[in-house]
Amino acid sequence: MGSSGAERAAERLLLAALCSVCQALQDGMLFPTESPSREVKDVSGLWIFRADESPERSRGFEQQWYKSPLAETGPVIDMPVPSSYNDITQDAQIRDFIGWVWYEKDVWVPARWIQDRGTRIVLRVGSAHYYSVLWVNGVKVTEHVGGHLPFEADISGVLRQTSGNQCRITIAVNNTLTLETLPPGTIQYMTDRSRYPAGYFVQNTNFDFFNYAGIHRPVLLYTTPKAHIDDITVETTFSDNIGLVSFNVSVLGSSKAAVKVTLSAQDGRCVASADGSRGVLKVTDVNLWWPYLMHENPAYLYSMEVKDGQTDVYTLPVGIRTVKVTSTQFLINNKPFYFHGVNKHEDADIRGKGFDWPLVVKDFNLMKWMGANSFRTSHYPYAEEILQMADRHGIVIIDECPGVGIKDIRSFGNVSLAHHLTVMEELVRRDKNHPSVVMWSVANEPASEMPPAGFYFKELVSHTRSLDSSRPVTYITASNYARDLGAPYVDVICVNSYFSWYQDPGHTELIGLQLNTQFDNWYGKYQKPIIQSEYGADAVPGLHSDPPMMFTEEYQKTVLQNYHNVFDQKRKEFVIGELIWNFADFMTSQSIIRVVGNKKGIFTRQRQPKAGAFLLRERYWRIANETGVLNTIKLEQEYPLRFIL
Ligand code: BDP
Repeated sequence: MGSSGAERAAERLLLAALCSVCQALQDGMLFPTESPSREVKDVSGLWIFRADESPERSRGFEQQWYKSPLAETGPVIDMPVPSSYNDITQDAQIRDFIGWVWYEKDVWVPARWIQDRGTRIVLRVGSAHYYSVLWVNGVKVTEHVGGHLPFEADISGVLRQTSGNQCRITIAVNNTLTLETLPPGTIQYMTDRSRYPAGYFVQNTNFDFFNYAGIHRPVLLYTTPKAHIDDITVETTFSDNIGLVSFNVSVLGSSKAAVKVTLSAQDGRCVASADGSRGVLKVTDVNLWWPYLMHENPAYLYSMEVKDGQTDVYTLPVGIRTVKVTSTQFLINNKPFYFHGVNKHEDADIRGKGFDWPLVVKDFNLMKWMGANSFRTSHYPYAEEILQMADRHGIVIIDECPGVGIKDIRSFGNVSLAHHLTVMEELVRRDKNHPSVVMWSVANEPASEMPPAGFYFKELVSHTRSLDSSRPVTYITASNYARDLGAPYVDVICVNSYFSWYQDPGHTELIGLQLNTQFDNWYGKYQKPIIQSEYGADAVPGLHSDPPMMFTEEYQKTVLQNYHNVFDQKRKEFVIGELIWNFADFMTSQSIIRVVGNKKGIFTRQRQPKAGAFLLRERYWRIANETGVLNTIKLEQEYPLRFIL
C-alpha cells in the first residue's frame, strides 16, 4: 500500500527521533529471553554468603576471597538469591550491616556452550544494591555502580581459559552510600569515646525506606551467537487505523548483518515485515495498546521477531500507542488519560527488596481489584519482570530513577550530575520499549530550591529528552511553587503534599483550602498539567477512633476523602492524576516517627486491605466508569462491582 504524505512525514519524524534515542551507552541491555538461538540458565537459588566484618571492611579484598572457594576463607552462611540479606538471619548486625558482603555459587555450564566457539556466554545480574564486583573462577569480569538496574559481562573467554564447565561465581556487594551515589548518603564516624566505641560509624540517608541490600534480582547465565542482536529500539505512532512501528536494531560481532523484522498479531498472523536494521513497519487495522479500564481490549501486544541472518533471533513484545501532554491533559492515543493509581515500593517481609513472583502477581491482582490504572516506581527502577506484567495488563507506569533524597548541596556537583545522567541512560536503555512506561521521573523531592538545582535539573531533563523524545519527563517536587528551580524544565508538574499530617497534624478540615491553593498556585505559575504524586496518612491496621484521630484507619480515610473532594473539582481543569502514598506499608530505618516502618499503606505489608483500600476501590472504579468506554458487564463479572457501587 502506498503511504500518504502525512504517514511519510510521521515516518520521517520517527526516524529522526530514533537517531537520538539511546546513543549514549555503547551496548544494549535486552532482557534475556530464550529463542531458537538463545538459552537462559537461571542460577539464582541458594548461594553462600559472608559479611566482611573487619573494621575497614577490606579484608575480603586484602585476602582475595574471590581467588578460592569462599568457605575456605572463613565462616559462611546460606543466602537466598534474589533477596535482601538484611532480614534473613536472626542477627541484627547482618540486618544493619554497612560495607562489603560476599556471595558465591558454583554452577555447571553446559559443555556444548563451552565447546561451540560461536557461542557467547553472558553472566547477568538483574540488580544488586549498591556497588558490585563480579568474578568468575577468580577472574574479575565486571563491576557496576548503582542498585535497581541490571549489569552483565561476557564470560565466554574466562570460561574457556579457566576450568571449563565448572563456574564459580563470586559477587561482592557494598551498600555504602556517599554524597555522589544515587540515592546519596553520608557515613558519619562517631568520635565521642564516652558514647561510642572506637571506629563506630553510621550511615545517614535522606529517604524514607530501609536501605535493603544484597542481590535483589535473578542472576542468569545466557547465550547468544557471537554475531548477535545487541539492542532494539522501537517507537510507535498511528494515524487513523494505521499503526507505525519504527525500529532500530544494532547487531554486534558481524560485519554483514542481514536483519529481518516480522511483526505478528496475537493470533500469530504476520501483519508487517521489513528487511534492514532500521525502518518503519505499517500495521493496518491496528489494535492499539490501551490502559486497563480505558478500553474493552486493553494491553494489546504485538510480537516483533528480529532475525539476524541465519544466526540470532530475538522476540520483543510491542504495544502501539502514543503519549502527549498539553497544558491541561495527558493524552494516551490522543484520549485524555487520568492517573488513578498508587505509589509502590519493592518491599516485603523477609525478602526485603528481593524479587518474588508471588508478591508481584498478588500486587497486580490487588491493583486491578481496586481499579488502579497506574503506578509510579517510587523511588527507583523496579524489576523488568514487573514492567512486563504492566505491559501485559495495561497498567501505566511513571518510571522513576533512584534520585531520591538529594538534599545536601554537595550532591548537586558535577560528579553527582554525571552519575545521575549515566543512571538515566541505563534506565532509558533498559525500559525504552515498554508501552506501559509513559513518563520518566528523574528524582523525588530533591532540594529543588537550592541554587544549583536550576542548572542540575535543566541538564537532567534535557539529557533524558535527548535519550528518548517520545515520552514526557518530570521530577517529583515537594517544594513551594515559588521557589522550585527545576519546574520550568519538566513537562508535567508532580507534587507531593501531606496536609493535616506533616503540616497541621490532626486538622483535616484544612485540607480543602490548602490543596486548592496548592493547585492554583502551581497551575497559575506554570500552566502545566499536575499530578498529585503523593498524599496520604499513616494508619496502624486495627486502630480505630471516631471522631478520627491520627494513626487510625478512620483518620486515613478522612484525609483521603478530603483530598478527593478537591481532586474532583480540579480534574475538570488541569489535574491529571492522583497516586496514593502508599500501596502497602513498607519498612524504613528505625526512628521515633516510624512504628516498625511506614504505615501509609492502604494495604498492610502482608497485603491485607485497610479501610482506605475500600474507599479507593469505590472511587477508582467510579472514575473508570465515568469515561464511558468500559464494558461494565464484563468487568463486573471479573470484579463484582455490585458490592461497591
Ligand atoms: C514523602 C516521600 C516518601 C515518604 C513519605 C512519608 O517522598 O518517600 O515515605 O513522604 O513521609 O515526602 O510517608
